[in-house]
Amino acid sequence: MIDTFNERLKKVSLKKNSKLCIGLDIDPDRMPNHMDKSLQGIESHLKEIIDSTTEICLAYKLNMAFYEQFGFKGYELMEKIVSYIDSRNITIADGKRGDIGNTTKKYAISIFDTIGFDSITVSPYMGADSIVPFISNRAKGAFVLCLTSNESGKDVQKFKNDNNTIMYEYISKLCDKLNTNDNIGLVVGATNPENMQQIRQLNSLPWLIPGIGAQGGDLKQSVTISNEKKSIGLINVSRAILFAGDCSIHDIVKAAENYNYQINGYLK
Ligand code: NUP
Repeated sequence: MIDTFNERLKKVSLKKNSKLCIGLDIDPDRMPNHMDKSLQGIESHLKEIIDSTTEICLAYKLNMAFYEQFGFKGYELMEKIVSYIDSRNITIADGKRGDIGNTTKKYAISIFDTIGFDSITVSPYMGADSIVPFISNRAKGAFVLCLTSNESGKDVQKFKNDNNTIMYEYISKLCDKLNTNDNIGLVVGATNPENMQQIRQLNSLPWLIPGIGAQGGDLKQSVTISNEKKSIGLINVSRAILFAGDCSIHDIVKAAENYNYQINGYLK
């Protein structure tokens, strides 16, 4: 039988000896002037990055906003990049989708079948309807926002009900209950090291961990806690790799190797 998404995550991680997820958040404003900032130039640059880092990382995460800012041409670029990665690495659509069930089904078709991503980030605010259509195919995964890396995330995610249950705890438990196809993960930001142990104790769902590098998250705690209970934590780094040094492939590869080395060092 075909692997579940969470089984595939572990297999690809073992094969590549990596828990690094490179965020391909393209941004011409951050590219030095000598680089070709046209969409064609960006496409060639991204393809070169992928060819040079495919063995260093486990996954690539494309935040859809960075592609959608260019309209249909950006959307086309995103589709091309996903098919270029092919099945060499796990692909994550960072779109934070979620709607009534009928609409979420269409998002699932768009993200998984039409574009071909392996997984998606999901906003659980509309409840199970916003998650379930993304997990009906066991080979495709959903990373549900649990405790995000941004400061204002706490306005909602640290809300406590009358029984003193915190919202992020509740979301984690809900996801564990829904995880009958072994294809749900949680988004847990690296800027929340003080809450990680508590979340990890609740279950062994995989984590996608953004917030390392530009947002100043805690790499050591993120790596060690997320990988407890035989689970897996994907460490996402976007700006600190994509715009490392002078944005040359050399500097980008060096940064990716360095993160991978540090992550693996914490796991020894
Ligand atoms: O909690 C989250 N924090 C976060 O930064 C959930 C996310 N999906 N992200 C995304 O991860 C963010 O939108 C961006 O695409 C990436 C982090 O980028 P960087 O800070 O490594 O450049």
